[in-house]
Amino acid sequence: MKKIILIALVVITAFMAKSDICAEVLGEVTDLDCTSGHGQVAIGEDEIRMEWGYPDGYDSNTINGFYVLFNQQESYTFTQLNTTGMTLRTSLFTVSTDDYSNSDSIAYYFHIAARDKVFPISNIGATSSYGPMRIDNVEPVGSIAGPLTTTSRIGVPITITVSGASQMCIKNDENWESCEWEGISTLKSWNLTNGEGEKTVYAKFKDSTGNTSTASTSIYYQEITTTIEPKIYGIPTLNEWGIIILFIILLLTSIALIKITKTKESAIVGKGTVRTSLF
Ligand SMILES: [Ca+2]
Repeated sequence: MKKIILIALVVITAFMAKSDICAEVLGEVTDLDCTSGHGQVAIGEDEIRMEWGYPDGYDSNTINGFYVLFNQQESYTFTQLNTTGMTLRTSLFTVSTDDYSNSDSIAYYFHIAARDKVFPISNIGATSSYGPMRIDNVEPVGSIAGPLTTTSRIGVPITITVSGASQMCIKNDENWESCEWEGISTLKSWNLTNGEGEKTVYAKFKDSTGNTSTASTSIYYQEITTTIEPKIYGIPTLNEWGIIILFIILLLTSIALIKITKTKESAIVGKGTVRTSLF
């Protein structure tokens, strides 16, 4: 019994050795191409589609099928060991990924190898790899913030927090068609619209693929109105003591004037009397 098992192992080993030799003969598939437009530059398309042809010198009579694999590894090799239990695609020459949504600029690779119909242990051909095929269908994640209230409409500080974006656009409205895209900065001095009240500042973020997201913040603008008190120029008035003092001054002045006048009149009368006596 042991001899039978030993002979069987030797035979199997011999077949496997033969298969490895033949694997070097069976070459790569031909005309391998990506038909979904993926390449080094990321696009938003979720599904990668590949196509290929038979290896040179082989056809449907000699090829049993193909092993295919999408992953994020640049290189891969199909072997007898890692293909155990793996589905062999036997009819189609195209394959698509199922769901590569939520890929944020991830590079994918495609690997394929043919399997022939050699009996009893078929051979696996050389593995072909294709890539990178980059997908970005994830929008940036960002937010903006400003003061709750401001008394200055000009130069309001706006802080920006965002990931996965290469450009941003800040606006006082949501008319994004008139966006002036600029590089990402974490702080921006922003001018609010005229008029007191609740203001909303909007932001739009964009990654290099064109995926966008928006954010906003509200700021209450309170205008400061400066009241100028009118200056009233009044005529100074005298109080009661002032009136009394003024009355006394006027009274004394009148008395003095009367006395001066009488003195002058007396002097004139005196001179007239002398002259009369001479004639
Ligand atoms: Ca992205």
